[in-house]
Amino acid sequence: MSLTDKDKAAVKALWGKIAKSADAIGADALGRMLVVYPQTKTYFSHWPDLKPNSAPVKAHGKTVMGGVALAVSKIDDLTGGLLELSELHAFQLRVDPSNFKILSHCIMVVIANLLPNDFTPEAHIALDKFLSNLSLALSEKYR
Ligand code: HNI
Repeated sequence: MSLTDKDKAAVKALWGKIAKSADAIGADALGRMLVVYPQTKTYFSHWPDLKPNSAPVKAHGKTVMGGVALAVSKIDDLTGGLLELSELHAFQLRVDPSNFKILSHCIMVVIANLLPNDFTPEAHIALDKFLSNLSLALSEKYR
């Protein structure tokens, strides 16, 4: 489902509130993904420590949210804006695209937890659609 102008505005408004906490959100979301969906650990077996709050989890949480920030800035053309990242995940990292949905879910849980008052049903819909479209854009190069 494509993002309406209203969705885009809601995502940008929410991002304005969470951008300063992006590193912590990414670390928490990634740490949860690895605990709650342990099958995702296979992609990170080269890290010395996969536990929540470990140095690599924190560092990569920051990296992932850098990708989300890029997506917010390319919200009008997610497919084009994320083409390089899609190529990387498809051909080099060989991440099964079903995992994008899993991480998206974890990011939403963390944001809802952090900002319960801002996570209105409207913000929830917009963020859900945005992350679905982001995941679809990351999956583009798998075809
Ligand atoms: Ni992902 C590297 C963004 C989902 C596994 N990932 C990156 C990088 C960015 C990024 C940015 C660094 C690129 C570079 O080095 O140029 N990843 C994102 C985003 C999402 C996502 C925005 C979805 C919201 N990645 C996932 C998922 C998995 C995943 C769901 C696996 C479960 N990503 C990786 C791995 C790397 C990676 C593995 C390389 C990490 C490393 O340091 O080895």
